[in-house]
Amino acid sequence: MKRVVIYVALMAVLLCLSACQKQDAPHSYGPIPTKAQLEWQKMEYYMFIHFGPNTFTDVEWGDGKEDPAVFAPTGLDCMQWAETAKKAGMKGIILTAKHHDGFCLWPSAYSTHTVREGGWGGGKRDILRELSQACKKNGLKFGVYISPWDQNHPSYGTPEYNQVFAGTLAEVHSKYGPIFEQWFDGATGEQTNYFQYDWPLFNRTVLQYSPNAIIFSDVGPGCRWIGNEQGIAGQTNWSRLDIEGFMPGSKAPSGDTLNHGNYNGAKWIPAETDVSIRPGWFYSASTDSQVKSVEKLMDIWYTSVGRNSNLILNVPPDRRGRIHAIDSTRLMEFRAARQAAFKTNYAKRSNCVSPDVRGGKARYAAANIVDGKYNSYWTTDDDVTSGYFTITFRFPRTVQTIVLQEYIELGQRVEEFSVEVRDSEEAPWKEVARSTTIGYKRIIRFPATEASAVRVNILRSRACPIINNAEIY
Ligand code: FUL
Repeated sequence: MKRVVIYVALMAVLLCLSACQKQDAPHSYGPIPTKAQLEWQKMEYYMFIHFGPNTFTDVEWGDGKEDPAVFAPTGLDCMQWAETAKKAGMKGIILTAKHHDGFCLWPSAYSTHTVREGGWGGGKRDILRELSQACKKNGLKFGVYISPWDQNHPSYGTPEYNQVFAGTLAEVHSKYGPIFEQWFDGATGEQTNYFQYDWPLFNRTVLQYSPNAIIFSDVGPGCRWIGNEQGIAGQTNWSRLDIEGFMPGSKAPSGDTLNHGNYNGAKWIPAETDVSIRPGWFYSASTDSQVKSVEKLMDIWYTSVGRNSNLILNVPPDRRGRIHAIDSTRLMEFRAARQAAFKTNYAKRSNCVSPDVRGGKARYAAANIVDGKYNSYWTTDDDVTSGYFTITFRFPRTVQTIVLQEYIELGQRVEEFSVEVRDSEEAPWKEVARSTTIGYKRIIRFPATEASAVRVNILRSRACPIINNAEIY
């Protein structure tokens, strides 16, 4: 009996403690990510694969009239794609299951323009099956690009096509899941002048079979296009967007809006930056000498992942159905360059302090910023919307990069910040970087400089700032 009483009392104390802690944590500010969006954001980097008849006809946009027999890879190997993505440090692969020519890389019941009709592999192969399995084996997530614009389907341009397309989506999402992302591009044919896609139906269908899928389009709802195909997110990049009255394609918000998000956007719709490792989206032998350099890819890393956006890098397989050695070698060099740039984090477990700590509690102390844990953070009292923290190294270091993260579970807050360094306690602080938003992740490079301490000033925040990570290289 006595034991039970003690146990109950102990539980009551614990419950009260956790309730008190919850109570004093900041309330969320503005729209916040769903669990699925948060998981997706943490992926950061994945592969795009454009592959189909265009690979064999050497065009970017097929017209749907191509003979399906042109699609004839001589050594298709989805395991090679997945292993390459994995070794490149990517977390998933999104494949053009159907591009604008309407050709399906799986034997769809909704089309007569597919791998089945072409006769390749005896009409028996199914690339969605092969790739989804290869992804699973390599611990990668699998996603699909399925173009609503279809230049082959006889019902395209009539309201009936909406049902066909919803059927296509249901087929893919029920057979090849789990699918982490559904990619809807904005390109449309002339016919859309008198025919409207039923986007609510398409989105509903995807989510019915893949409730955790992130739906990409110009207006989300899962994530949004960054507004260009050069790999450049806005310096200022809010994960918020107003979508009322907008649609993917010609009725999308402007490229500039997509690039920066909306300051007061009603929905949490974070950015995804899509860019190809080659000039085109599809493989062409004519671009073998134009695969992006490591320097270019590094720049893209800083202007995408480093600007609060995920990066989807297109690596198009060749006519064998394999990633060309030039591209895979470049991917490995790119990975090595990132490993070198982010090798030793001088902030890790350095002394990190702030004069502004919420309620003066250790639970919100600046030390949380450098503890390597995602869920612990530094924050201030509710009425404090600026402040700073200082990271002091054990020894002076040459530094040139800072990584900052906001705890976006509670919303995106920071509007302006600066970074200062000094090389001794007596020396004056010297500003090395100043910028606007942080969001999930912000990476800034600055000229290499000697520092014994780094100070991050949150100059303006829309509510008390919540920073869960800082890294310095
Ligand atoms: C665009 C398409 O028109 C291109 O062919 C490519 O697929 C790109 C990723 O999206 O909307």
